[in-house]
Amino acid sequence: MMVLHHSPTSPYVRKVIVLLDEAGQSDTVRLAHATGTPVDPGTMPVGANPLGKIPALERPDGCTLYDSRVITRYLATLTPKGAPDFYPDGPRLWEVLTLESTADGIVDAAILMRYETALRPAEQQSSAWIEGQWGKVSRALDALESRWMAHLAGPLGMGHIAVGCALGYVDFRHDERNWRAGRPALAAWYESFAQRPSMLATVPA
Ligand code: 99T
Repeated sequence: MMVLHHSPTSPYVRKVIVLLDEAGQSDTVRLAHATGTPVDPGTMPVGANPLGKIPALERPDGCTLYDSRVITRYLATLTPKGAPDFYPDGPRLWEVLTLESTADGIVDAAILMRYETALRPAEQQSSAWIEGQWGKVSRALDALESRWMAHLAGPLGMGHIAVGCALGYVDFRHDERNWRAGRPALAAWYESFAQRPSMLATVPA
């Protein structure tokens, strides 16, 4: 059986678990809990992923996969007939991949903000750095609101899942930033998307 190194607070891991749930494939992986940070690898699976990050997917019949986009792309090849087409062929694929990258980029910046405040001593923290990262998140959220709502109104794909997990993470770690202000379409889309059983089952805590 495949082993997914995971943590319930990781939005990258959440993408993988939501995809499996949406495909009815949750029982194909066993979860192995891991915690750690760049300053303390803790129980991160450094043997499976030398970068010391999660998710990492150990497979009985092949190399361990990381990062999350490699894992989701791989798992999408194993989904049964009738499951959503997470990475559709044709021109829409490039939209899906760019949307997934945008969502992951939101998470990348949001995590750098989090690490800056949670891991660095107060006197070493840079508010310019934190605000620079928030600038990336904010611009990307604006782009979702102005350019991506038509895509998000279409059939479920990996872009939807990545955006849902990214917004969930911004709520989880940066609630005080009030990302919904000025983004009514994205906020309404998320309110509905967050009610999917796959999302309700994976709320970070
Ligand atoms: O960077 C580290 O040493 C530990 N951090 C992680 O493993 C985070 C967990 S989210 N994962 C990644 O950075 C993976 C990024 C990669 N590009 C991917 O898989 O897509 C923890 C967030 C939190 O707890 O607030």
